[in-house]
Amino acid sequence: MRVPSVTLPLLVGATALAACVSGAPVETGPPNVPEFKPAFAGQTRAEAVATRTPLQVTEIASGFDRPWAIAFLPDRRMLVTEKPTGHLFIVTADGRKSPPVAGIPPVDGRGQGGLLDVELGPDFATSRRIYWTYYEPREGGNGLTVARGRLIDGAQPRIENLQIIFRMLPTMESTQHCGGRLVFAPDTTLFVVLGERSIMPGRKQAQDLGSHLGKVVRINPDGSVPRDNPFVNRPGVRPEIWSYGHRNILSAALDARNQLWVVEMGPRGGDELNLVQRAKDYGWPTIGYGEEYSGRPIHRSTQAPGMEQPAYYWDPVIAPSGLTIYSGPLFPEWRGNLLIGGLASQALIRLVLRNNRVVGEERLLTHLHSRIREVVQGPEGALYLLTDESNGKLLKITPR
Ligand SMILES: [Ca+2]
Repeated sequence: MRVPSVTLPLLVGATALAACVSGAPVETGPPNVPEFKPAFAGQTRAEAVATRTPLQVTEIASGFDRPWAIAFLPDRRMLVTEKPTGHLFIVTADGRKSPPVAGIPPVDGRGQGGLLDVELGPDFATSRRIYWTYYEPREGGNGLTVARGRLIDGAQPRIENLQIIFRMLPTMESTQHCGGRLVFAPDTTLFVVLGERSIMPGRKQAQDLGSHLGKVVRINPDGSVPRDNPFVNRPGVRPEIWSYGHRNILSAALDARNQLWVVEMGPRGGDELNLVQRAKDYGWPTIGYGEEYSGRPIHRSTQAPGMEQPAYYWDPVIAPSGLTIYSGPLFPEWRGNLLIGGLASQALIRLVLRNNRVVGEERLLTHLHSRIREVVQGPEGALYLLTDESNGKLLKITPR
């Protein structure tokens, strides 16, 4: 394996220089696009760090068909989605599964489609409302849809008062890249992350404010548009849009300061960590650090005026899905760190942040040789993962 060269921008302070050369990065393959250089020191291949706490991996349950998301109920049971089947299960802390929750509308489960994220509503304690995302079969194709309903518990759990609160538009025919993560902010607004379908007509729309594709949108829990959204009352612009120029976001979470972090599945060599801010353009497909899967170029440049730089990028890619920003008591050394599921990279990726920049990277659980789809912090501070397999597992990570 070739040792990656360390690239330094022309103007760099002594501290940044020291941070860049003091330690080797995580061992990965050579870059796919070596001619693209980082915009600042530490934007890629950060210094490798190592968790000191030995990890215990416990299998809580298995037999899920490509599970996608976990949400914890207040009593420590979990909601677990199964992507292609569209099934939602309630799983006890010791791994017993309910029958599939009845009343979930049918999904288009082909390709990357199906039932994706699930979250409890901000008023769950009184309303019992849950929210979920799925590829909705529609006239003329499909699209990501957000639904909510009351979860009625019991031997045969079910959904009542089903409501569709958001439809990604336009409808297109694609089985790929709809994004789909849901994040509630403390003010109860809901961020929904949306991909660009991984087809050329969709790719162009990532820069088109008349389309939801390749956007982060922000809605109220009932699907209405918050009045303080950045693009309300602009002719031809979809008012739900919060940020744009994204490719396919599969990881999203708020940090302790309520900043929204997302990880985007890039093209070959172009996975990105972005700090999402209102009305900002994250550049896709104009700028980026990757290339087509065929090896053809996509971008003439990695930078452009008015377009945001990723906080960090990976070349070769990690193929991200799932993100937790750790805040629990079991792993004090992880507090404030980003823990990202790695699909193709078959790892749990840990990033250490300082002042919104990445200063350390680690690949954990590589011995499992599993595609990690979901990463959630449980109520006691344990980490819960889902593996992306036809016999998908629910794993619990604690100190050994
Ligand atoms: Ca970008």
